[in-house]
Amino acid sequence: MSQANIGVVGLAVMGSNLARNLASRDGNRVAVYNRSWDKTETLTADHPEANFIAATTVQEFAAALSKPRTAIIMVKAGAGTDAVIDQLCEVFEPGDIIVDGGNALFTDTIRREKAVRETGINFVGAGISGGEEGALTGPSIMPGGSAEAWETLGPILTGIAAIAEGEACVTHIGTDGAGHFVKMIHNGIEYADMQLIAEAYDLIRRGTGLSPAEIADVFTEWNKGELESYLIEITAEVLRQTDAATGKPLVDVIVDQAGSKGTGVWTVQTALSLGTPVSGIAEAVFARGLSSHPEQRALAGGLAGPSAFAVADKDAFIEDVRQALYASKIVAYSQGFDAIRAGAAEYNWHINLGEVARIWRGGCIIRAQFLNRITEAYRADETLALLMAAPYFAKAVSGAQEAWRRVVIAAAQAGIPAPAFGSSLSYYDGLRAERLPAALVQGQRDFFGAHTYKRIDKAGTFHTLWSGNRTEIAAEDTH
Ligand code: NBP
Repeated sequence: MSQANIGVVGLAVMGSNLARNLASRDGNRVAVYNRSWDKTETLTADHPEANFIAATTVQEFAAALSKPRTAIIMVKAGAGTDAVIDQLCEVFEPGDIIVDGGNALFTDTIRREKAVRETGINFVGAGISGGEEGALTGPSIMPGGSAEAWETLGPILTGIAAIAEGEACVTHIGTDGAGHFVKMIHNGIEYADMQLIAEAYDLIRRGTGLSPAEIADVFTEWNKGELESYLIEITAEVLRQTDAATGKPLVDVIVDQAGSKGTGVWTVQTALSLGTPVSGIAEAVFARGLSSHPEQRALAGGLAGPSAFAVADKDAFIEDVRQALYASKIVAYSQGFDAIRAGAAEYNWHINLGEVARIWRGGCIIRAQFLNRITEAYRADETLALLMAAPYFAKAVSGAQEAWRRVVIAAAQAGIPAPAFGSSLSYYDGLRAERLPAALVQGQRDFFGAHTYKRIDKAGTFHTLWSGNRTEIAAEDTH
């Protein structure tokens, strides 16, 4: 093959690894281009086996590609992405395909797709999860864009995606920004999952006095059951690690201020604007924020707290924490899928939620055994409005609720922060409540702002004349 059937622009760690992954698959010849030549030179020199076609200019890159030209952009999300799209649009032709595999905000992808479509070129925003290792060996891929583009791209992406239980972890998510939207929610769920695991570790450590290495054994054990997942597996690895310089557990010498790159914030901002409560994800984002304010933490250090905490039955407490973690995790995924449903309704995407769970089973950071149960739940009922209410999950959270409450009570009594555990339990109780104090909130809103309310016993909208004789009138009369 003298010409390349696929190209990669942007050869930092993700682009290089993706290009090598593509080149390793039968039938692919890969053209590569990077703004600065040094990265292209290093990649081609280090990997002669990949037989790359290295382009020094974007014109050479376009000339190296067979039609329809297909290029995956892997550059720093933002202005760099726009710059590369502009360059490719100048040298590509109608019917060609530009894929943005970076972590773009989905609204940027919607904007870009609209602008590129005007030229007759296809634009596909594709979420790619799995970090540098996944890019090389098989990521989970969430492509948006047109059905026409998917016809060409589908086989190529299927070839490089992770394989879970014999199936490639890629599916056409929906049009324009759907792929990046789903990737954003994936990252939001990842934040919640990580925070929940961190809270479980903290509670066990402070409640039982077990060492990090001993808690690693607990996580290894948990990884054999319903919690089996990549994040539980790597948690055990991190906790087992000893710092070579001090001989202490590594986790004890790492500064306890968690960073972030923004996709968690995007998830929460988007969910807020969609009116979807993703409280577990939000608490995880807030917890990272709280940890990263050492000046506030120093000032609060003298505030009162309860006396020392020790549980009476360590094994029973650890089992309670396991159940609380599983139930809270179900809440986080339920909220995440709820946000995808709300996004699909808002942006007119037809997203198959069961397929989303299916392609997250391999390659990505939140890969987990129980994603199979999510796929089953949506296959049984495509219109399911609440994942947590599907029979399998309803049984799981109901079965865990007593342990979950004991853990949240223990955390509060011991003065151990467990915001994601606590808010997940409140979400569960909020949804299952027969009556909510939202009725009182409606009364308050009507009092100060004449915002009106509905009654449980008759149709219509009403207002009480709070500053008058306090009789109730039909709301239309207030205007
Ligand atoms: P970076 O995000 O560090 O970006 C570096 C690349 O962007 C280099 O190739 C650089 O070219 C290029 N670039 C920049 Br910066 N500005 C440019 C411009 N104006 N025009 C052309 N090229 C430009 O690379 P990365 O960590 O490999 O990530 C690539 C994408 O993949 C990002 O969107 C990232 O969010 C996403 N992603 C990363 C991960 C991960 O685990 N790292 C996972 C999933 C997705 P140069 O060499 O000339 O400076």
